[in-house]
Amino acid sequence: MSDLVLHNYYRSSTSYRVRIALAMKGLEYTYVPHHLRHGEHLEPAYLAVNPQGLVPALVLHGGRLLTQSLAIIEYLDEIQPEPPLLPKDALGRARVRMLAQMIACDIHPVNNLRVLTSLRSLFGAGDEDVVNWFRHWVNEGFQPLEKILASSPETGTFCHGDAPGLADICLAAQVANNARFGVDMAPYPVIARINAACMALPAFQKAAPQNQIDAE
Ligand SMILES: N[C@@H](CCC(=O)N[C@@H](CS)C(=O)NCC(=O)O)C(=O)O
Repeated sequence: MSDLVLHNYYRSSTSYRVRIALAMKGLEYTYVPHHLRHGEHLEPAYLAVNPQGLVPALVLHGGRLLTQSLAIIEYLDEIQPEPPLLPKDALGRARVRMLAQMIACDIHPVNNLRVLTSLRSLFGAGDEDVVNWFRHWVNEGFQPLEKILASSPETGTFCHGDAPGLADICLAAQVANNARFGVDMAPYPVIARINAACMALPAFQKAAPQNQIDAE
């Protein structure tokens, strides 16, 4: 058994982010699945691990807990610096965090499962409403993201230069989620190009939802 234990779910994009980082760093871990659709993340046994009742959660050597995918990824980057997931310069690091947070803070939270479930239970939303909601908030976030990536000299093969990092991890995980909701990627050629570059890499493939032990 590995020293690192990752509580996650194959289809969770925030879990996917952490799996990509672990794979890029070559870190082994024990995979503990929690089926979100079955509510396993809200059972007492898991709430005892992570009181927030969200995945991912990473339990470290000695039982210390880390939640929040971006905090986990930055921790992994510090304990295992190669390959780096953030640029060496302060402005570069700020730009990569900016791009990552455009997805992680401004798109993902409003499209989380518990939000979509609340749309149904509180407002009577149906399947079509939920899909439209999801697409709306992705488009709200992807339009400016596409503009920034397309117009910035720092954009390369990946979001920042020619090596993948934190922003690419968030981008690829979000694009994978989008596919489930039929988001049209035609308006986002730069995002689609970067995603294709990410998905050509073994770490992104290894971490992909369909390659996890709990994939359905
Ligand atoms: N900000 C957190 C978000 C974690 C999160 O919301 N995870 C989702 C899966 S992608 C979840 O557990 N959702 C359960 C729910 O909505 O009930 C992070 O980046 O780790």
